[in-house]
Amino acid sequence: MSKQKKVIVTLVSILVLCLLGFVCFLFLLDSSKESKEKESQKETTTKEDKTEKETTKETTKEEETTTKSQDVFMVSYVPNGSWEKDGFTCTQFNVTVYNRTNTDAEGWQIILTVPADSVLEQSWNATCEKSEDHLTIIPEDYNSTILANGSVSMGFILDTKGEYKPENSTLTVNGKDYTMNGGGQSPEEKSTTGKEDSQMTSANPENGTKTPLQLHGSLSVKGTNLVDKDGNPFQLKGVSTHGIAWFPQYVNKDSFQTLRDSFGVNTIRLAMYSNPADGYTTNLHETVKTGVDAACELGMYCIIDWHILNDNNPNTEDNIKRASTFFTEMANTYKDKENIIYEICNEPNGNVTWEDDIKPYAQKMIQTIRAIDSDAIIIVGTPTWSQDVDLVAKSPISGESNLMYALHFYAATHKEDLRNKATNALNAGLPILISEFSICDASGNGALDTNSASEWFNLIRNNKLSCVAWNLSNKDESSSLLLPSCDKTSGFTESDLSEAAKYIFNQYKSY
Ligand code: IDC
Repeated sequence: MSKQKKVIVTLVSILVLCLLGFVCFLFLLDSSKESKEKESQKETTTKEDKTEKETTKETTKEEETTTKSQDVFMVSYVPNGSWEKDGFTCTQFNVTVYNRTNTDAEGWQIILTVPADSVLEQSWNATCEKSEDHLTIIPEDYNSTILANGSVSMGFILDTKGEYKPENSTLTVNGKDYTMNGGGQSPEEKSTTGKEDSQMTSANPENGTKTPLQLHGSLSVKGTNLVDKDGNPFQLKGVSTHGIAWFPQYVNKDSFQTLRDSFGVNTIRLAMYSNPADGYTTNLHETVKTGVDAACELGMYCIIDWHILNDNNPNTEDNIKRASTFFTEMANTYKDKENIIYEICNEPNGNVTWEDDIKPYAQKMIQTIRAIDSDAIIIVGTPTWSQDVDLVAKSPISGESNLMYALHFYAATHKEDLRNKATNALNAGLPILISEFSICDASGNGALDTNSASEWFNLIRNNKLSCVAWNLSNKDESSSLLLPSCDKTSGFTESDLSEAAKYIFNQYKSY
């Protein structure tokens, strides 16, 4: 081979080798890239995995917390006023049992430790039995199931020597015992206590977003009961004004709103004394309308009361004329409202009988109102200051619906006898409504009788009766709901209330 050829062969070989090397380099480069990518992919996957795992972990944690906070039953005991009697402190407790699980709890029972020398005065919405140092609380049929995430309530009044706080109790649900301490909260759930307490001490169960009228709508009479739009028994928890000629300053929206939101009142009664000698003039119709309009705006029920009293007999020519004018005007103004109740003669009295006076008057007035407002509830007064409901039960007005008959009591004067009249009337099928009461004597003054009052409230609770407390004023008499020292005309707080008001509003909160 010539020298020249040798050089060419060598050069070509070098070139081929270089090419080979380059290809190898490219290949290596590519595979390292691939492995890097793979690695990084792996890393990402691991990271993702990790995050996923962490998320799962968090979810589990969350579930755990959720389960923990939901797997709980709680009992709260909220004191709702107390008073002194015969060396005892009588305290009313409202008890709520909460089911924080997602399943209904069938059946519950509480055993609460109480002082051995305490006395159980009364209980409602559950059967309560005291034995030595404990109280056993067993629900009624209708509240023995606590719906998932729901609650049930009951109440009792316990008389103790000195102050008492319910602290130790055992709640049995679904056959399992839960020990409650420290005021009845579940030990695991102390953190929610603050929130729950503020919810539970809320004075008016209806002070959420809905008004009494939105919740219960148009009322009617079914059997002896007042029922709401769904046909469920409904109880008016009312406050009556004093005579609006004397105390017009309380006829305002803010004052009614305070009663609704702070004291559980769902009804206002406007007392229009019908006797010109007691200040009646047609000018006062405007004051009545101010009150009705306020009640309408607040979604409260409103009783327009033609307050026969010192004028004894509603069936006189003069009264029939005035009452017809009054109710014609009111019915025309409010015929489209669902919250208006007409009370046509507060308290007939004196030499006035059902058959000859009250019944014929009532028939005329019912006709007058029905011609304009065909279905509103009408309350008919009864003989002897609206007490003789048993007599009326023997001869009620026929052919009319949505009628109720007035029963009035003043607890220190009216006791067993009048309660028996009420029971007899109810047994005879007469729908009765306590459109006026107080817990002092019939003069509207004198000492309060809480023993008699508590019997009356048993009757009210047991028969789902409506009642309206006399009177919204600061007049210096014991039936006034405000203390004489209170000069507010709205925004009343607990410290502005008379003893009668405190007792009555506590009762209202108990059912
Ligand atoms: C009373 C008032 C009192 C007023 C008097 C006027 O409390 O301030 O001076 O009327 O007659 C009723 C009546 C109701 C009475 C009340 C208390 O419906 O008007 O108010 N009472 O006596 N029936 C039984 C008691």
